[in-house]
Amino acid sequence: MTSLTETKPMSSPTSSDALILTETSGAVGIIRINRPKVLNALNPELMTQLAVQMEKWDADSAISVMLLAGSERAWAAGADIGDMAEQTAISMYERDQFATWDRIARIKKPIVAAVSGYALGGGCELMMMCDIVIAADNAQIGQPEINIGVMPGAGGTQRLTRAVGKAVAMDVILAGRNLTAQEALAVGLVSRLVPREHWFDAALKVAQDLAKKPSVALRLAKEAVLKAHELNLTEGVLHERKLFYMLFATEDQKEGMKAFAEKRKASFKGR
Ligand code: CO8
Repeated sequence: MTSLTETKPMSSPTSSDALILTETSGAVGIIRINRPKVLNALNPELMTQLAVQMEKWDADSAISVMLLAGSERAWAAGADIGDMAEQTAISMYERDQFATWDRIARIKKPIVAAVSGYALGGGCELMMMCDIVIAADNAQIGQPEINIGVMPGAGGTQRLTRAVGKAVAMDVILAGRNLTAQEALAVGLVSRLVPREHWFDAALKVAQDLAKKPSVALRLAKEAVLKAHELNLTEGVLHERKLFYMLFATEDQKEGMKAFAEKRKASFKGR
């Protein structure tokens, strides 16, 4: 595996009570979900901390890419069932947890997901809010909410169907059938498969490689791809065109094309 630049912990990786652990590696902001006793089940506090940290890095010019990781055993086995078990329709409505999830969906910088083990329910939905998913070959990905009397609620019926089509989405959501990592790759739900032992370092390498690219172009390209889920083809192409024109206002466009002509490696400044 390629050597990785040194990481700088921001929260102590040994602190067992922190819900998320953060560190940086160059221009990559790394977040690890840290509730190992419950397979990284996502409770409201954790999701709030995640949104706050991501928004902080989204506004920080020193960070151009984020890497979101679980553990080797579990990316996240879903929303926290214990937290939801006694809720009522009104209490769920009033606490409006999804507002926090929507904040994560609005992050502009690319998010790489390092997924190993279980990515279930809300875990699968969180994974689908990331941009490039590096899945270990042991990953199990699904929406098993049907088995506990509910259904996906954080965008699963919509994002999964858009990603894999109706036939597979119905099988995963109605039958509660988990996909293997190989199946998830075949249907386009994850970007790349890696051996289990490289679940984290392979994803970090992808994030570090992205961080070397022109960061304004990265953000606008992410925006354009996400619009493909929302706009029709004519509107989507027009939107893409405007973003494409905008990139000609960046120094990185001048540098990238000049470097190509001069047969040298471009040195991007992120502006
Ligand atoms: N919530 C809370 N605790 C969990 C969760 C979860 N989603 N998943 C696992 N745990 C806990 C277990 O209860 C267990 O705790 P304990 O040791 O105290 O008994 C511990 O994690 C280890 O789990 P298991 O012993 O069950 O481990 P196994 O290896 O035997 O099984 C499984 C692993 C198959 C992943 C199993 O734990 C499982 O089926 N988990 C639940 C998966 C699930 O149903 N996920 C969907 C949850 S609902 C959801 O995500 C809705 C999202 C939309 C709304 C979001 C905002 C409100």
